[in-house]
Amino acid sequence: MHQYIGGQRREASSGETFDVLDPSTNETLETVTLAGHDDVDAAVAAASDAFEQWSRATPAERSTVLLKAAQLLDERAEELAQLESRQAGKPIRLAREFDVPGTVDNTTFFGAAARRLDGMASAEYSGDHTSSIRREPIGVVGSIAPWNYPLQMAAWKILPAIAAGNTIVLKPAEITPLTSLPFAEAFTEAGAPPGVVNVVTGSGPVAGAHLVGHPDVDMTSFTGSTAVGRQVMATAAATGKRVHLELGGKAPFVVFDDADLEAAVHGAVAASLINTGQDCTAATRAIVHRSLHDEFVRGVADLMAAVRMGPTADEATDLGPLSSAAHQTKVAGMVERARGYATVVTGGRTPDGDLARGCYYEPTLLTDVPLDSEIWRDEVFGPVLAVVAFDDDDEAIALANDTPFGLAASAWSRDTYRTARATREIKAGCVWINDHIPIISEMPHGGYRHSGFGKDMSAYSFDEYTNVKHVMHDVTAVAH
Ligand code: TXE
Repeated sequence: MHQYIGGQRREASSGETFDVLDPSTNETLETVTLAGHDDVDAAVAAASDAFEQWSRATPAERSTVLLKAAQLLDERAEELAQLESRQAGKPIRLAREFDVPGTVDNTTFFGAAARRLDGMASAEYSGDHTSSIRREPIGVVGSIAPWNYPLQMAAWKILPAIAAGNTIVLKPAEITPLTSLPFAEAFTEAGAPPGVVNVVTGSGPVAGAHLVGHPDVDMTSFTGSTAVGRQVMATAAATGKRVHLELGGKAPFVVFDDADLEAAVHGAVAASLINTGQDCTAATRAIVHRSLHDEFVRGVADLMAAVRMGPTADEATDLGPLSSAAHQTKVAGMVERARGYATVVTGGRTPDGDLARGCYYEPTLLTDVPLDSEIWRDEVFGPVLAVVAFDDDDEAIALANDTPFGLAASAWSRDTYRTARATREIKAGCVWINDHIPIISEMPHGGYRHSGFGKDMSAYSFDEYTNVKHVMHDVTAVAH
């Protein structure tokens, strides 16, 4: 499969390729073009050329393209779901019911939002002047996406950028480039000029780093690890461009003593195992009132043991493999080290039998976890939940905030004063009450502190992808 530059599928200028594996078997799924610096240069040139025309298109014209693309994607939903399921190791049901419809919905949302790029209509502050605000596209956006939700991440990066009149070069993660290519093509097919959306399929350190440092790229949007996010920010600073970062998370899941325990148990299992735990908002730190701790642990362990881990193509599968062998090694290593200081209540192994060929890892629950331990503090990004008990509300909030991350959190309680306090005091970009995980196109997604800054999705994302220009007219000028 070739990269997509200037409206065409193109080989790498070097002719090099790499293999994309199916993580449920570790067999080759597809051979893909390996982009180098020349390819990134060509994609940036195509995006620069397309900017003039696309930035001058009316909001209605851009909206028409996005809405048509949404229709094309919807017609190809099954094909996209199959490809996404295989490259990312997602149970087919998840790809069909979440990833693909979420992407189509996001495309439809930004199709509509493209017509609502509001600024301030007009205002008079000085007495002699009328002011107005223009929202202008920034230029060429260079975006880097991760491998956990390849299609949705391509959507989150591409849609607000082009809805606001920018053009884009996307570099998907090297292990999951397959769905971003047909996604990008849908916009050209729907009427966008060639070069508005480009996809270079290459490695992070070569194609990704070159894209971020490129002098003709005006903005970088990155979703990935905190470590690489810092490098991206340094490069963006050195080249004077705007940057938007969505990094890791370590979401707390706080269960107060008046919570609906059954709902909290189900919520904790669903929210810690979503996408095999490879979700930056996944529940990872359960902070549970001591009076409920043992029952909570028993309930979660029972439900985790009943989860159906299996082949991704099987409709009955709840839990697929991790995204790569390297990632499986990382997750297994963190749990192995935790055995030395915590209790593994259930899971903690790679399965035997047929599944041993793939990158599977059992749903894992840990208790007796020290607060300064690696498993409590660092992002695991696997199907692993750790539990800690608390005695009073102050302690619960302090534990929730005792992390450098701040992407998402949830609080479980029937008491509205308690939930209001949690909403106000937990430092995270999203706080769910009596739920954990749902996202919607209309609402922003983005973190505090080491989880990054700036928003994906919703009309708030236009703040990242536009410049605000103040226009001031001297209304007395005619009289001078
Ligand atoms: O991420 P990387 P990795 C976390 C999660 C995971 C860990 C490591 O904890 O275990 O990060 O994952 C591109 N210049 N998250 O190593 O390397 C890379 O090609 C420019 C959380 O895979 O950050 C890919 O496209 N780009 C996260 C993207 O960065 C570079 C989702 C992410 O890869 C680059 C993913 C460079 N020098 C991992 N080096 C989330 N927030 O959801 C790599 N890349």
